Amino acid sequence: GQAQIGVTGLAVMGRNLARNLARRGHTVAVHNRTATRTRELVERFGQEGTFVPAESAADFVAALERPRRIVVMVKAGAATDAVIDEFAPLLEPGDMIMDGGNAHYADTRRREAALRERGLHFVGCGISGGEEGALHGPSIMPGGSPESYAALGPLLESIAAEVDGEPCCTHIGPDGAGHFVKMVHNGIEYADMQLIAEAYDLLRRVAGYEPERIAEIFRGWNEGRLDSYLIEITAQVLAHRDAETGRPFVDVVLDQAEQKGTGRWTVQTALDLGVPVSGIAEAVFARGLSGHAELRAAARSLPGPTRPTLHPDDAARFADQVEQALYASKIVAYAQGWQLIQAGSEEYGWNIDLAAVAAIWRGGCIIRARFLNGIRRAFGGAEPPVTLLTDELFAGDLAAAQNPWRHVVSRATELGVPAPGFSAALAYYDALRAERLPAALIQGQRDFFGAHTYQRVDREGGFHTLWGGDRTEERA
Ligand code: 2AM
Repeated sequence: GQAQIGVTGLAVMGRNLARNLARRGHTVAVHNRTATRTRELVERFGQEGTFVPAESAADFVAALERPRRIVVMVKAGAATDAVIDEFAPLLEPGDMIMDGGNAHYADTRRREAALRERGLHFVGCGISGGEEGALHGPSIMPGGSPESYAALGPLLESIAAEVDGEPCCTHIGPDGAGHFVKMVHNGIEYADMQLIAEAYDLLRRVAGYEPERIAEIFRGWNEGRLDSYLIEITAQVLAHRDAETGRPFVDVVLDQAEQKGTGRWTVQTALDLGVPVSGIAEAVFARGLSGHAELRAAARSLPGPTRPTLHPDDAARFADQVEQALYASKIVAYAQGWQLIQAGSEEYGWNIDLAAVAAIWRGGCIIRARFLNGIRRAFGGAEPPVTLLTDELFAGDLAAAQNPWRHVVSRATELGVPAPGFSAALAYYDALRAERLPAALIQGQRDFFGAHTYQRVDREGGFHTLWGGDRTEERA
């Protein structure tokens, strides 16, 4: 075979990835369960590069140079297993199967172990950037063996987004590391979107601005430290008017957010690993709550505060304070996300480079932002901080933002506008910096009802108080 790489699964993501590879000068074998898609790709886009269409799995495998590089772009789940089961028997030791879908990292670990037994490399690869990214340059997060990266990495780097001449692609680590990092990317994306949505809600309901004015404010923010893809598209969505009714688009869309599951996976994983990712969790919960139409209808009659919106003279100042609150909350959400990556890396021995993750998210993906340069700098230094919050520069930003941040959260509370992302982020900040937490009281309660014992601040060992008796303390 003469094709350097093959793509199977030619729905829009797979097709665009194949076209991206071909446009970069690689010879690409293409295959799909239903052959009409394969033919259609070559008919419509064949002039973009060199494609080798294959109707059968055997033809596809035969079209590839060795060691073979097969990219699987099917719906995550059973289809991935079906495709692996179909191709693995046709492959030879040293060949590679890359799964570019949104697989759960636990499935990737299982598949990698099974294929390794057969001498095959399995590369679980996170790809972010949607259809446009797949075609023009996504952010690529491959896991798997170093040998597989040596063979696949240059091809992937050639099609990835580029920032300052660097490709947004790096070897994340063994087995499930790539899909794990992609999962956390999506969790952070949920948090970032929720925070931006809260900022909008506050500007609208507390400051009294109309969507078009808020779009302008966001465009202004996008010139500064919040410069990011998500802020940019938010401004565009807010400025858009519905053609049919002439109303702001945001007012004609049903306010029930949907989700495909990667945010939920992030929170489930964080719970398992014991990492508090409250910002991401609140974002997942907020989407879930929005979809509970019956529950919301039942509760609509509950009273709220009777305070009015801000005086127009105070609105501009409030908008600046919201920018500060948004930035501070964003630092917290990202700090929590990185904490989870670090915990996963330790749990599974992945040795993930925390700075490199920030670097490859600067382009191609949904959370691409200027901000990520700072995270890369923070984790790339000689002594990386325990948390992003204590990095010297971010700590300075938080210190400068904390008063406006508190003001915005209090205003939201007073006026009855929910801001779970802003509040959870602030609570995390305050909890981490607290000298004493009421966890001491919780230990007392646990010891009272369940003799769960506690430790003391002044002596080593475990202790139990005889709560039902004379309340003397004994060593546990
Ligand atoms: P199809 O065109 O034959 O339906 C997205 O659904 C992509 O995944 C499509 O290319 C689809 O192929 C492919 N796909 C879904 N389930 C599959 C399976 N069980 N085996 C092979 N390809 C599958």
